Amino acid sequence: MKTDPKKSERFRKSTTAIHAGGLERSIYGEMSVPIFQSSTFAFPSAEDGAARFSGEKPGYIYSRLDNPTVNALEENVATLEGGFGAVATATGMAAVSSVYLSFLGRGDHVVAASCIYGASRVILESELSRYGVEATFVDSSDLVNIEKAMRQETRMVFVETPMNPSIRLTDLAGAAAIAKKYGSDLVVDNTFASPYLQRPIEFGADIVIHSLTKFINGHADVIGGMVVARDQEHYDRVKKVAALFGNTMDPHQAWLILRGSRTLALRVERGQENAMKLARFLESHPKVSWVSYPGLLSHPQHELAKRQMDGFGCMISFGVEKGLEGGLTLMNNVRLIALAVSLGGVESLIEHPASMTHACIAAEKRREAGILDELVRLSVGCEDFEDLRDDLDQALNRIGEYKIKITPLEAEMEAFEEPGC
Ligand code: LCS
Repeated sequence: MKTDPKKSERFRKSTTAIHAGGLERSIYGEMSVPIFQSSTFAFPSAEDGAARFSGEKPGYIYSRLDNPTVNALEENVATLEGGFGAVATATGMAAVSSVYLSFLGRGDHVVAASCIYGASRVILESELSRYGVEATFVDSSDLVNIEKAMRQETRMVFVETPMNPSIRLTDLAGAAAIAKKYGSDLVVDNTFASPYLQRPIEFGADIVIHSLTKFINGHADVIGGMVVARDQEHYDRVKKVAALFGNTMDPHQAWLILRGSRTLALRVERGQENAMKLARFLESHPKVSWVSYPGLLSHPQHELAKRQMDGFGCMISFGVEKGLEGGLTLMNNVRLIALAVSLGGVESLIEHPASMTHACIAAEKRREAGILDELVRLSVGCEDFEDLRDDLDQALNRIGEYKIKITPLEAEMEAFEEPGC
């Protein structure tokens, strides 16, 4: 769905999250967007049907192509991101793969950040490589690395910021300038920040991706994705490819996510307030060896965070005493915080990327990307700070109390034929 310029741009971001992406109210005056649970839409006449197919007349055809409830969610997210339009997808990975499939072909080269969600990297490494697409992975926290990897045939620069799971940042304006200089697109996975804290299109990105499963939905109950395009050309391409390949979203899923998006501002404000306090608490805890959180003065890109983000976000990664063994003790002893992958919900979650979300990346490449075996990732939710602090404190204090047998992660992973991400 393309954004409606009459409805967008007039409001600030909390108001936008609550109001953007409505439909005309019916005679009943409903406040919530109805769920148009219909796979197909009747045409008033054969001529009208043909005119809809040819694009001469607006109107719905079939829900894989367009659906009013899905369009409402697309307009909501596109307006929040300041994009021309957006395409909703069944999952975050359907958004990532729709973007790859839309813009990459045989002979093309991608410069991708080495520290991205495991599956986004593995598609480039072992799937698209089968179709003649080549990728170079670089530490995108330093723009020099991006520039060095650029080639004549580089078609796309693909980054995350903050990165999953190192919580390092990519300089958006700098990356956009490099991409532009080489005639390539800048694609930014903005899942970790959410449009409430960061809008990459303002800094020159061509495409923004979201796993809506995370902050935009915010309640750990729906999977979904979104591609937001800077302009008509990029939008048309993704729209066509996502519909052709069948990556699009179901109306019931869209309705739930739109309900989540209405409270984005409240949830992110509360989560990042907790995260800032927890990051400071962790930094001063004797069992914690390092903390990566953009709000801390110790974060090497704290100044960049202030320039390109409206807040420091809800994601923290850290290492503890006794490395991996200490991390396992911590994760096995939290009581309130759930040991689970995913992020961005009202409830706090803790996980171990090297053996879980990023296990599908080879151990050596993982370490090169800063995804250390000892790294523990925390998604901070909206609970009372004191309860989160006390839970982490009691679990951290158990480190060293008993021994855990550690299987080397490489050996463990070889046991799986297809480690998941
Ligand atoms: N992009 C990022 C930055 C992600 O973190 C994820 C999932 C995806 C895309 C894919 O989205 P999905 O298809 O799952 O909606 N990240 C996960 C994580 O870190 N833990 O579990 C899933």
